[in-house]
Amino acid sequence: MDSNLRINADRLWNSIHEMAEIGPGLRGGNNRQTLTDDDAEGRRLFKKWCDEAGLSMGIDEMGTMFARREGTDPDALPVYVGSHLDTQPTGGRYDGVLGVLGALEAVRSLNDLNIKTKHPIVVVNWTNEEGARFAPAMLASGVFAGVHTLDYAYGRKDLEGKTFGEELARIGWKGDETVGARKMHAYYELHIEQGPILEAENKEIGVVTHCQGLWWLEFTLTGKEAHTGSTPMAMRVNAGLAMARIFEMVQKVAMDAQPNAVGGVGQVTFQPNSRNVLPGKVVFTVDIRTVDQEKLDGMRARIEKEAADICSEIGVGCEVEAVGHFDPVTFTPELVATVRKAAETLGYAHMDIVSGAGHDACWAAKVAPATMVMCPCVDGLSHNEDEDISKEWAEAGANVLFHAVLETAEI
Ligand code: HGY
Ligand code: MN
Ligand code: MN
Ligand code: MN
Repeated sequence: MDSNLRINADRLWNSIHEMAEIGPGLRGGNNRQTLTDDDAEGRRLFKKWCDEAGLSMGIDEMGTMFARREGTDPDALPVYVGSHLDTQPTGGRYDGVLGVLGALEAVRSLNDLNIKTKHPIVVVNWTNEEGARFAPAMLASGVFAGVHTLDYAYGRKDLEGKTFGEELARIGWKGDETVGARKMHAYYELHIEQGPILEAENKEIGVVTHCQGLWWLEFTLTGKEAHTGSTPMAMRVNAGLAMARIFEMVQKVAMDAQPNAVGGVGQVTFQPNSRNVLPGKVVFTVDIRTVDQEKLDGMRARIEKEAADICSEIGVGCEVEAVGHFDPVTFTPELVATVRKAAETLGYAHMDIVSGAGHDACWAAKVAPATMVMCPCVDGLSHNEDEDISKEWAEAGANVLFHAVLETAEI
């Protein structure tokens, strides 16, 4: 591949920051949560850009957007390239967006260079990758890969009790394409690392070989609502205390599983959530991850057992439901080698890396050859409005993605 073939970094950078104006956060990042009006507006902008690039848009029953550039062989399966435009409530400008707009930039550059590929190329915006509003994460790509049913997905509820299906219809992005009907020749995803390794190692490119597996365990603890002032300590059935001890235990399980394992909690709800009422119900989701399959399932088993012990000691009811899961992922070695070769051709410092975060590529890998390209992010920070990358890192990632896609789509 000619190392002079490059994307237009200014156009990519400008598109990223134009998208960031939609669903702005309070501190310069983004709050463009899935199936909100902001998400709908971001979709409209993405579709406008795809129309301008001459792509034909298909939308499936989960609202995932597929923008197709024709190849010279209409019978050849397309190379899919994408990520997600939805963000966390206090998200950054680049998580997901770099991947969707990096894929669009590859197509825009092919148009500029008047290059035709044998395989068609399809740019993808997956619905609800984040799982922040509607658990689990990677919901639409999970339905696409046959891991979840459409009914399951449509029935998922946010904290206000609204369902995914209602909200998708409300914003007007429910497509009629059968989810998962599309067959992929290959799938690539460009994403920021969301961790500190590439920056610390002074590498511009992460050649992603694997992704950590994950369990999201939703605990519902049932205590007894009572007055925080007049209820003697011995009479309390304190679900909040049980929660605190479980959090401490999860931390210990994760530390005992070092190296390369994580565990924590990001979301808790207290009912009735009143300052002077002991909680009758506490609901929270434990997020554990590691690339080692045995360790992952061992951590889950230990957490569920020790949580049950903590709750019975305090006299609190304990129910747990797995609301998210995928096994550790090994990406397709041939595609991983293509990414590594692209980084070498382009002269970027690179290293093999395991993805800490989950991505739509994890489910795409169940149904097609798939892999990822990563670029560093400042201080490894993500899922925080201060998430930041350099334009040079965005350019490096998009150039490597461009070359890998060209190689696989065959020019
Ligand atoms: O949770 C994840 O790893 C992804 O950011 N949704
Ligand atoms: Mn992401
Ligand atoms: Mn994310
Ligand atoms: Mn499993």
